[in-house]
Amino acid sequence: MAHSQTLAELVPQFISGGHLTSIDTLHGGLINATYLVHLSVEEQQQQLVLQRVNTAVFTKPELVMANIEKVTKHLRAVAPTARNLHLHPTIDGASYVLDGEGGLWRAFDYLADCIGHEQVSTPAQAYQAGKAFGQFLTQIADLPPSSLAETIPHFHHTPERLRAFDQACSDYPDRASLIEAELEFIATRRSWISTLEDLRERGELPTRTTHNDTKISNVLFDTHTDEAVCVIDLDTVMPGTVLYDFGDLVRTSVNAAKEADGIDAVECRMDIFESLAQGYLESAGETLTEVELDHLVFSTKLITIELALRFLTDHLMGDQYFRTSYAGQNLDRARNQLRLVELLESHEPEMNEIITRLRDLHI
Ligand code: GN1
Ligand code: MG
Repeated sequence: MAHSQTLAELVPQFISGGHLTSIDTLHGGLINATYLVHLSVEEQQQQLVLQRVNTAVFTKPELVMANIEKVTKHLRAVAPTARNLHLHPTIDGASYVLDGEGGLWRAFDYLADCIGHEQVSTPAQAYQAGKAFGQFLTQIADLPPSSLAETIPHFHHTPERLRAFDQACSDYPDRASLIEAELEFIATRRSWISTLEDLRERGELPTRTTHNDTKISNVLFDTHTDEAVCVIDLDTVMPGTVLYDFGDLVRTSVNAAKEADGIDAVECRMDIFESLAQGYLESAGETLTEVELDHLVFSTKLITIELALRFLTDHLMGDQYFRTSYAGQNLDRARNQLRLVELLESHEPEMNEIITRLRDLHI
């Protein structure tokens, strides 16, 4: 295993007298490396989640850690009894350890009896996920966005993502000539790419403390009840708009296919959308402004095309950013997302009806 030696050396730095006994690799997303470490301390078994932060992506990881410390402390104060993500400090009281190769490691307490889902399988799960992210928004609402660092500038800024894509097309014309259909698809949608950023610039869309990576796998569910326990992956919590958060949750939940599956498997499931929106609006509806509510449906296709642009850009640039397991995987991911954009567009009237109905009920 890639980091087994390092993990063995790290364990006693986080748990006094701890000895590594075994390691499980956790499905930890496309950026960081995440391990569930089993260890023994004076014959007692313990578990700890150890994570190596990708410092090529998070170039100022100490700011990421400062943000996470603030957010977890805030959540502990707001909901003291909740099972939430807790940073596990080192025995010296630090929140991370540097490994000498530029790697930054941190530990989280292991949350027992929890499971993450890469995909939603039932409307009940979707409701739970919507509720969890809605609650997160309201719990974090009084932590001022200005108190958090913007750890990846322009992280969700779709016009910037389009600009980076255009740049990659001109830098790698040979590769770009192989994605003509995708280029055409994007060309016909340029007119609405800057909608949210225009609203932000005009001061019509509030800047809030937001999660910014609300994919469904960032909700932990109770293994016995299948109720949402908490939201994880706080790396990108920073100032942002709630619309990317709602949109990203929809993007990753309604799709019947996984992110890199072939386009025939892509489906836009309306029963999942309805339950998810219900859970979200029940817990966060009253917090949202009219402009935010009016753009919930729009945000779903915007964040989906943003992801397509990011995957395509990385494909053109030779897969430098997102972890891939085969050549062309980022192109597969992008095609999957573009197909989803198409389906979201065709379901727009139905999604608008659902949101109108839910607004009447919950706001
Ligand atoms: C990355 O690594 P992970 O899965 O938490 C990415 C998100 C994307 C996601 C797509 C810092 O998240 O923005 O939506 O992949 N995170 C970063 O699966 O770029
Ligand atoms: Mg993430």
